[in-house]
Amino acid sequence: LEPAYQFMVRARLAGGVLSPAQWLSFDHIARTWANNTLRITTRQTFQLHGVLKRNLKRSIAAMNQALVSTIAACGDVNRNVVASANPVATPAHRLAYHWAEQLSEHLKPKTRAYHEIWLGEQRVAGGEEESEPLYGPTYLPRKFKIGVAVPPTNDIDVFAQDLGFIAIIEHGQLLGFNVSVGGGMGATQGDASTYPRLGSVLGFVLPEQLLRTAVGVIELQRDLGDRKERKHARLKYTLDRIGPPVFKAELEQRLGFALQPARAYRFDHNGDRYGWTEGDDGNWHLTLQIESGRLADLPGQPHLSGMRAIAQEHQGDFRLTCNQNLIIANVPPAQRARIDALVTEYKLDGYRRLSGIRRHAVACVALPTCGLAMAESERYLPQLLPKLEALLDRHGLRDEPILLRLSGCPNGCSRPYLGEIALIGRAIGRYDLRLGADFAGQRLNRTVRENIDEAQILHELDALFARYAGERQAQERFGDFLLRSGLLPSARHAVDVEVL
Ligand code: SRM
Ligand code: SF4
Repeated sequence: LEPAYQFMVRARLAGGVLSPAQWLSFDHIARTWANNTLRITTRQTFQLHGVLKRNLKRSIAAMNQALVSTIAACGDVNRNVVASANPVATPAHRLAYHWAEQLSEHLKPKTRAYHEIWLGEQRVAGGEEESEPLYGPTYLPRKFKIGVAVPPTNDIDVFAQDLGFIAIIEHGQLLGFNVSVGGGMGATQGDASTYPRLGSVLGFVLPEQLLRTAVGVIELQRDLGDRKERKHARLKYTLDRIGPPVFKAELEQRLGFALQPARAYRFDHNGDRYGWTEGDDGNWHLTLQIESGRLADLPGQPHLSGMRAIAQEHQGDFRLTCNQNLIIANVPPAQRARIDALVTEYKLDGYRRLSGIRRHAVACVALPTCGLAMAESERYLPQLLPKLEALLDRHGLRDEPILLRLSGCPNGCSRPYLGEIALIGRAIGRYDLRLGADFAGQRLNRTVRENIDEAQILHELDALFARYAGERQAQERFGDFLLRSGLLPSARHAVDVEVL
């Protein structure tokens, strides 16, 4: 008798967009073959947990029937392409999403093996090498991640991507994209040769040069990336090994054109804007907060059922965000009241009552499903938040927006190195405390205390909140205050975005 092996299944959803019909398929799969939950990830897609081995094939087939794939959601290829989910839909935003979709399709592995294994397609003649023009027979040295951001919102954390495109929009027109390379969060505990890094902005390309640029960067990483030491196989290490100027020259030679100088851009935050916003076409978009992205039916919180009820009536689409939240998008004005009624009925209206820190809290999955977790994260967040809120209350800071990121290990799936406050798991109940990122995903934080427990974490933060409340300048964010006040240790690696 075979043990009841269970799996995690991750979908590929470029830009995090899905239709109500697709939502209902995910909901069905979650309730039929997974653990009755849907998990919105920090890369704008769904994960399903607890899928038994015997149900794996039908879960994946059901997704494909709903025109969603799981291909390249994992592995040493280009992963799910993320795009700004900003609901203030203008023509330029729609174009940015269009390019995210194009990137996703263009860079998808061409292999039919996926279809043969999971969808029962007949095997056809022809080697993988022939059919894989970009990735070749050995694929990439490591995973590869791309994101498209639309300033002033950096909700995708563009500088944490291996390859980030920053849309440059003037007078509503998309002129092109600044190109950032070499972002990445993952580090290995106790190995100083691994580190989080923010992308370096190499220059600017026109929209029609976008796909070629992405292919060029991927080819470069495919050919120059470290294939001996997997810990150093991400693009960020290739970039640091050869240096950004050499990387840029090599890239331009492969592309056959020069990158233009980077254009000016400004990000003002990397969070989501909760509540209703109106798009330029008169439709409305409602952003809901979903704690750690987990949609489940819990006592007094029937969120999974609520979203099913909404998907049964909604005529627009849904957008998942990189902060693990969700947008009920493109709601015609006449439907707003009905959506609001369902949101209230199913207790999805928590976004109306959030403290500043709760609005900006992200936690990775960690225990019990993640095999790499050293400490709790998603399950710890609901315990930690009220304790932090109590401290913030004491210092009159309840509504102050503060970015909190929790990860169960240094791999950094919640992009914790970009948290104004971050906890990174070291062991059960123990975390490294990192502080001092900015509010827009453009400065890394630093380790302030290592391997401390909750009492020590709260003690440290209490003292810093007191100083922040008493000494901050007008509009000064917590991370910026810590930096200005000299309360942070010096950084071991560069912490700011570099523009060439
Ligand atoms: Fe991640 C591995 C969950 C976004 C860096 N990540 C894992 C695995 C698959 C554990 C494993 O390999 O056995 C986790 C599955 C846990 C579970 O039980 O579901 C996992 N990562 C996640 C998700 C679900 C976190 C979340 O709470 O939302 C995110 C799924 C993204 C997606 O939809 O594709 C997720 N992971 C990220 C991000 C954030 C991002 O991409 O913007 C990062 C940091 C960015 C980066 O890649 O540098 C990230 N995950 C890692 C790493 C470290 C990679 C590195 O280069 O060091 C690992 C470990 C590995 O690859 O060996 C990892
Ligand atoms: Fe697992 Fe670590 Fe990623 Fe959290 S950060 S999901 S613990 S690999």
